[in-house]
Amino acid sequence: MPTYEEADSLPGVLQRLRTSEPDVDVLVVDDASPDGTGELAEQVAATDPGVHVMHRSGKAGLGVAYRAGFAWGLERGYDVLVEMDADGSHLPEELGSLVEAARTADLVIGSRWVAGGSVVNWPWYRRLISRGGTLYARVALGLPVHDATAGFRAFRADTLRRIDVAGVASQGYCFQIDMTRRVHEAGLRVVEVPVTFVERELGTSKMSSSIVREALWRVTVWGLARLVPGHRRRARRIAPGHGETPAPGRGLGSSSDVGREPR
Ligand SMILES: Nc1nc2c(ncn2[C@@H]2O[C@H](COP(=O)(O)OP(=O)(O)OP(=O)(O)O)[C@@H](O)[C@H]2O)c(=O)[nH]1
Ligand SMILES: [Mg+2]
Repeated sequence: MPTYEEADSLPGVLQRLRTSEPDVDVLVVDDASPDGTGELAEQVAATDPGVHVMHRSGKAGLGVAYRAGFAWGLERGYDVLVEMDADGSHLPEELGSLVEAARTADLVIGSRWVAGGSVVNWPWYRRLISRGGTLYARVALGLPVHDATAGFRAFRADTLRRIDVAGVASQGYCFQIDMTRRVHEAGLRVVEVPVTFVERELGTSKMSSSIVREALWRVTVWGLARLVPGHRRRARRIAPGHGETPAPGRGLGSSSDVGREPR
């Protein structure tokens, strides 16, 4: 759970999470938030052995925070690692459905834009950026998902090992697209489960135009690279241990795939 200035939201989210999923451990990755978010997380961790805190030296972006969090989880042998925002947008009560789906999927995306998913209290322009971003990623990168930028997602530990997560350079929300792309190109199984995304009620957004610009230029560069002959062979090489390339459509799924037999 990456945090930057979430002192108003974090305690409530942690409490809901520990109540609805008591067996799930939480790692808060705080970038030295000036509002004391890291200290608040420490207070919770002092009385709850299921809550852990990583303090980083300053605001370095989401990509760095996620990579550090994943490395921490992989070192400790967790089977499934989940990304989740601390601002209340990702409902702790829906975490269970993501973890459940990860029994049979390599990556589970908590999707706003599949049947049953929704967004509460978003203005039209946020919906447009989200849907437009996914549409662009779908077309430019051939990603057959409906929500490529969602930050509520569950990875099997083996998935993170196979896609070389330490080598992901994306900084902001582009991180989500980058991870989806890598999992897809490795021929792994992606499933979307519907979630309700609730716009934050407290604190301030860290969304910025530079974050949108990063996603635009990176997706454009990756999209152009796909047009170069031999791309598919190179993509497979970045996925160590990758076996047979799936037939079109295989290895990806929607919410309706959840519960099918594992590969
Ligand atoms: N550690 C760390 N966490 C961050 C950073 N930027 C954002 N976050 C956290 O990442 C999560 C998502 O960021 P938000 O600002 O909520 O972004 P958003 O959900 O797209 O925007 P809103 O709709 O305004 O909430 C939140 O838990 C933030 O506190 C960062 O640079 N470092
Ligand atoms: Mg948010």
